[in-house]
Amino acid sequence: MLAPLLERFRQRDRLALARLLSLVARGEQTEEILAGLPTTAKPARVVSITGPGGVGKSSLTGKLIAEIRRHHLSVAVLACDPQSPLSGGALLGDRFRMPAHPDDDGVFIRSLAAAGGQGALAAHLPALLQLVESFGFEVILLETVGAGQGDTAVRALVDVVVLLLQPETGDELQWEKAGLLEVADVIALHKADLPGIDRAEAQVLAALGLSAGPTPPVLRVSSRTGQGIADLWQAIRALPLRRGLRRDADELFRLTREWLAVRFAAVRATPPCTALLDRWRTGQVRTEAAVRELLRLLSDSPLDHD
Ligand SMILES: Nc1nc2c(ncn2[C@@H]2O[C@H](COP(=O)(O)OP(=O)(O)O)[C@@H](O)[C@H]2O)c(=O)[nH]1
Ligand SMILES: [Mg+2]
Repeated sequence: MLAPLLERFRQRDRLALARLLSLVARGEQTEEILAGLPTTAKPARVVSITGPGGVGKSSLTGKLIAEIRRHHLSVAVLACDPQSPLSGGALLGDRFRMPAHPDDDGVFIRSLAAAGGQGALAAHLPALLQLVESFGFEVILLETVGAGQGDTAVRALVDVVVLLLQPETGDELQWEKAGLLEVADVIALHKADLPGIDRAEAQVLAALGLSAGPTPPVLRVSSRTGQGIADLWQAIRALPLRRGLRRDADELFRLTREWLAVRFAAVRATPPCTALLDRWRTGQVRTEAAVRELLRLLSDSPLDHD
């Protein structure tokens, strides 16, 4: 049942990708699906577009698609916005905001909703991203509603978090209260065509000035006029691929552990090592000093099993 679908996926059949995404979003056969995916040749740049409802995430995502295509990169969009579920009437609105590009092989757009709501969908997000990445898209845009510090979970899954803020009508800075600024790698002051933009920018810069550590770039952007869209993509591209870096670090730790295990097996029966173990067992050498000496013995042992 799954095998033909996975085969079509490997043939880059977009319908198969859509079907598999639906299965994974429902938590069905996830493990079998992931096991059947081809290995990813090149990691995608995964960008989350987040912010409060109505800030213009879908509109901006639509503009970013066009900008990314201008740079000849393929792009997939996963819209995890409860206000634009597949079955909901809001989808037509999103289709309008996010042109569907039916004739362009380099664009794939999918709205996702899970039976268990957004929480359930978040749990399936790693597998959903893996599916899209494995299909070979170069950029993945993830539209999610910013719900505050809870977004840290999403942050770990993506390379870049773009936070959208807009001129506020009242004095209440909802985004500040929700701790949204903390998750941002880039801040897009959206709807920059609106009159309140100067005040909004001053508020954001003031809030950032109070926070410790490096502050993210703040850009004025308007999906309505196109202002700042190209700059926003440049800012996104300039950031390192965080997931890639983490993967490398994990890989290095794994290799080091394996290396140490092999070395230890080779070294433990040698005279310097047995002497050290004896001195430690009888309390002649403290544990920390013994560990250091053991590490030295391990690193001095010949590199003959590489
Ligand atoms: N003035 C202005 N309105 C915008 C802009 N982008 C989107 N909107 C409007 O903001 C509303 C919400 O947009 P939408 O993309 O659905 O927001 P989302 O809920 O964050 O996905 C819609 O009525 C859009 O027409 C913009 O750049 N300027
Ligand atoms: Mg939306």
